[in-house]
Amino acid sequence: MSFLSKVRDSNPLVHNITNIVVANFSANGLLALGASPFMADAHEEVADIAAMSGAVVLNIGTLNDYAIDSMLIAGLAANRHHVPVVLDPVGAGATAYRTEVTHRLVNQMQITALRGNVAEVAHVVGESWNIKGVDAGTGDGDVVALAVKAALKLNCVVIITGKEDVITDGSTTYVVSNGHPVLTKVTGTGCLLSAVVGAFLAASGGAWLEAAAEAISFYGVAAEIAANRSCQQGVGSFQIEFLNQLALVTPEVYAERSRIQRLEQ
Ligand code: ATP
Ligand code: TZP
Ligand code: MG
Ligand code: MG
Repeated sequence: MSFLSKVRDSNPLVHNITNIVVANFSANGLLALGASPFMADAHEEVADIAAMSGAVVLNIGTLNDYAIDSMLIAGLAANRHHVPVVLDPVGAGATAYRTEVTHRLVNQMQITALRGNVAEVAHVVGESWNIKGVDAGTGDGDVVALAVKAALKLNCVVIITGKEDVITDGSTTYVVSNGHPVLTKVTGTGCLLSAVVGAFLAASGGAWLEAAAEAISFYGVAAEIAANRSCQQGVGSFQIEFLNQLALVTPEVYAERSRIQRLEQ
């Protein structure tokens, strides 16, 4: 059975501590996919919610000290209860505060999957890369080498997204070439993707790398179909059609269109 079917069958609870820009989009995207979103950051309850969830997704997009403490409490509770943790280090490298916070998060808890653009991932592991705000800057380094280095350093799955996506645990690496450039014209498509990775990890039975690769490819397939169906209308219509396709893409359609390549070591 595909991980996509497992997500839809198991309707996993996904605990999100996320930014104010994308909370609604992320919750609707998870619902469309077949997962059950729970957005909560109160210190009094995040440990309880993390413990009962299938995955915890931490996103520093509009960070502040209160939310960082929420993430630390939730992440440590998730670690104690063997619940996978996804970190989206939005804007790491753009300010010293963001970079320092990501270092604190990865040092104080075990992350299961790190998902970001190339510049963000580079800064989480102390490498330099050009970054502009929350969007990836330019740069021409070796993205696969960076992903592998980050995965080995953090002992987790690393997902670097862009035109092509790299997914690695440090020993096995996949490159996914699904997706559509219009995804870069809708804010929060990276953040929702991190939440979708959380849903797939929750349904993976511990096959983190394979579930993450399928999540990334599935998301790209949904975007391709949505872009095709809304190309006469524009990005507003794409956003809605994308939510539709997160619900409508079947495992069969996904299997036909999926483009995942396993790299030789
Ligand atoms: P950024 O802030 O740099 O836009 P992000 O966190 O929004 O980063 P992206 O790297 O844009 O995340 O990834 C979100 C989704 O968009 C992924 O599915 C990725 O494959 C897809 N994507 C990004 N750029 C392109 C592109 N040029 N062509 C096709 N798909 C893309
Ligand atoms: N500002 C702070 S968080 C955020 C913006 C615009 C959303 C970023 O979303 P994404 O998914 O990284 O494009
Ligand atoms: Mg983006
Ligand atoms: Mg992002």
